[in-house]
Amino acid sequence: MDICCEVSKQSSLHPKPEGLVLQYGTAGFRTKAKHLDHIMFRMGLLATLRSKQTKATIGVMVTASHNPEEDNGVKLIDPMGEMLKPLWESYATQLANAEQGDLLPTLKDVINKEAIDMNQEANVFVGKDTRSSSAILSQAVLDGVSALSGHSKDYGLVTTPQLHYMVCCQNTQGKYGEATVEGYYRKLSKAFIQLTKNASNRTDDQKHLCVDGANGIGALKVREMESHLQRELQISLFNDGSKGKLNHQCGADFVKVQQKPPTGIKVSPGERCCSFDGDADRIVYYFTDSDGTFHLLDGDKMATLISTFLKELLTQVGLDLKIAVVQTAYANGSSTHYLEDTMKVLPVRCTKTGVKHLHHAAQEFDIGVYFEANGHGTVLFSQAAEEKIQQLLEDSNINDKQKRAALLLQNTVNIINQTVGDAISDMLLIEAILAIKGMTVQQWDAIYRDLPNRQLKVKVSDRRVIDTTDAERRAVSPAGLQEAIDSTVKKYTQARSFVRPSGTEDVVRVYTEADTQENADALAHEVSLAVFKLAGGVGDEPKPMK
Ligand code: NG1
Ligand code: ZN
Repeated sequence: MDICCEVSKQSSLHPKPEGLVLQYGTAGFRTKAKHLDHIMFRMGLLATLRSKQTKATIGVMVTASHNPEEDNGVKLIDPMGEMLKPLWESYATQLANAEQGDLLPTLKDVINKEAIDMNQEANVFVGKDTRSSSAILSQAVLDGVSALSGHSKDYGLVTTPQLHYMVCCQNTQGKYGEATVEGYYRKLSKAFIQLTKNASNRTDDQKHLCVDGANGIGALKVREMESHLQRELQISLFNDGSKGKLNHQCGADFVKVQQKPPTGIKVSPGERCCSFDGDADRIVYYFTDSDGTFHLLDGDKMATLISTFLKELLTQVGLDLKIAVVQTAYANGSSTHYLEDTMKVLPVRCTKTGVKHLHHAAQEFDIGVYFEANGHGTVLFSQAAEEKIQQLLEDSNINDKQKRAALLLQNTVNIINQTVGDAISDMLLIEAILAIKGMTVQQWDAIYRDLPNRQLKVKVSDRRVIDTTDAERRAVSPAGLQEAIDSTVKKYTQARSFVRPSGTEDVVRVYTEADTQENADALAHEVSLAVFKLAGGVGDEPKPMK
């Protein structure tokens, strides 16, 4: 097949601005929407090649998650609904950065290296978030697919995890579920209804939840799903996109980083609330108590609740499955301490930042619960684990208590989106667990107390001068930086700190924990100064926090 003609013709309609260089980072390509048209077209081409090579459906999601409305981005989804394979991330970067005249040779290079049969059929699923730029950008993806004669299915407005789910359903021939948005709602809500049947005497108050939709796609999808939940969950939706701006002073990232409630939400003291991010793959919970103190229940608290619940069920059914929690260095020290010493859900693993690292580590266990502190996470069940649960349900020798626990496990498997962190699925799981355990959000919060912490950013001329080791917890370069951090940390009580270059922003991130907020803030300032001095800070020196 002669691909040259069609690709040349079509790509001239999506020209690359000369000299623009972008990287396929931890979250795909992400930048100002106006710079992305050629990237989208080319990712349509690449997804088509990946589909031909894997002989499976590939997904392309147009979103910039929690970034401001003006930004956009794109992520490719591999056959089982997982993140794109690293080697193909490098092809994505090469293709994105090829100047207009080099596009065909770069494309042919990928075809040759991967020995792709261009006569093989290709299928690409495309989805987009609610940004104003997303419609035109997703059309550019579709143009890329058709330039290589691939088939595409445009799912239109979907959350990122919904598109991951569709890809997995399609490539498992429906075993994972039906590859439609309705199918997704049906599978998750059925599991939710089954789970909450195990909760006795729930009042309307307990069934009520306030959701901050970040003025994004999650809000739309929660609305669509509501009727399936048969009032077992009664949602008051705020920041639904009708007035406010996407992610502006709302959403999971705002709430987590600012450690305060979003604007646009009206709640009474003690009410259970959650916030989604702009593409609904992250969620955090919170409430404000009667004296006005804000309580955040982040990814670590969710991982703790979920793993405790699963471990209890495993004990009840008598299944010997290896369960573990996977975290990153940003996990609050109290959560790690609680899991390792009190709960003894062993082992607790720490990986580098970035979902793919957590996902990968979680796959090593029968049940791997992984969460980033920022609220991105899910649970993975090995095939063996799912089979054992199924066998148990078919076993006529088990008693009623075991049967109940086995059914709970099965419905827990069904409510979870195992392909990727999913705000809607995580929300339903948390709500179900709280209902079954008869637990209030305050009781959940009291499982352990977070150590006060602070996250700051420092601008440096080249953040790559910072090299880290030990799951990013220690800096090996520049010389003297780790020593400076160590000696500063020693001055504080219960203190911990690490620095790492961000994978999504041009900054160095500083993280600290200490016995009090004042100390966490003071330590964060001291460490920021050390980064500024030793790693080539630019602009004004970091100022102490007010
Ligand atoms: P960077 O910018 O590399 O810190 C951020 C988040 C990650 C992950 C990615 C992708 C923090 C500290 N970092 O990465 O956890 O979610 O974005 O969106 O929250
Ligand atoms: Zn997101």
